[in-house]
Amino acid sequence: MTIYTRFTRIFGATIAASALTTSIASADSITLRGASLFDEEHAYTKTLRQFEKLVSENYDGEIEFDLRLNGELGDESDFVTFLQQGVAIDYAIMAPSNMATFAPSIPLMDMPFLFRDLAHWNTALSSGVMAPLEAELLDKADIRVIGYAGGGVRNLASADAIANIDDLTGHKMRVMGAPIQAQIFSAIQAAPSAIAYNEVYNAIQTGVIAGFENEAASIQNLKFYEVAPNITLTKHAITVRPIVVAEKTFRKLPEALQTAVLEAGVEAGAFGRQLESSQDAEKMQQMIDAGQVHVTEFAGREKLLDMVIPVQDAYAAELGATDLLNAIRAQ
Ligand code: MAV
Repeated sequence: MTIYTRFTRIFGATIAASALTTSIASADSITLRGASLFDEEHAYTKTLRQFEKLVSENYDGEIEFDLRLNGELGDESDFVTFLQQGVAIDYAIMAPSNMATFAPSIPLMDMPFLFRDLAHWNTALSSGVMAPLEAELLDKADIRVIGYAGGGVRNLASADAIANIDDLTGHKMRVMGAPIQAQIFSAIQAAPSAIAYNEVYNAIQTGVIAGFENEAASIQNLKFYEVAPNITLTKHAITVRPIVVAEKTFRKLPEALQTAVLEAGVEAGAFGRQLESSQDAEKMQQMIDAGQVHVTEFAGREKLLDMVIPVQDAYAAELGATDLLNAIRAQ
């Protein structure tokens, strides 16, 4: 979609493309377009709905939201391009590891085995410790973090059961696009490849890969259990999912709306974290009860930690982010 169509869509066909060069503060009504990979039932969509509600409540002007669901606008690797260019999408929830192309250090915040437990994850996300990564994203990608959602625990999901390191060795699995994801899964002996999220189902079904890793809410929502019904409790990540806005859009908003967006982002993020983390076990149980998944403990999870820590350290050192990594670990 061109910038022209994007902006005429926002303001109606009567507004010419030249409106782009002026501030949109003068527009009577503003429509912001959001994107979610999921339907109304998923915590991401509920979080974005909460964001919209809070902005509407806190802003006196006319504001409308056009939230596109079910991956209508692509998957997160498409979202990040649109957000960076300031076209087609104004707000979304994104995995940092799907934003690596534009800001190489942002995936540090969602690399596997970063958080010890939910308490550590919660403290880190409310501490402001991620600020340098947010600054890099804003600077390099023109994408602004306004809050943190997430809270699902990521586990392996595969066509055949995986119980231990022997089963994991050489296991062909999909990982998110950031190189650190492949490095970490290689370190624990798997054979990872980066595949677009919307191709994962077919890739497992056709045997191109044997599995992937994901959280319960998304496995359930997108019915991944149909092709990958074996869940192995590696509990390797608690998701960090920033709510982001396109800075090119944000800059053009009236100041009062900018304030409302920033406040709503923080609050909606807290709402989303609470929702997704509290539903995680419940969603897994629903899939177990429905006979959709079979869950296995992973024997020797502590050994995985020993294997990945040097990889995390090397990645942070390469980015010049050793102090930051230590600060996150120390939360
Ligand atoms: C899950 O659906 C979510 O965590 C989403 O934010 C990610 O993009 C996706 O997994 C993925 O693995 O790419």
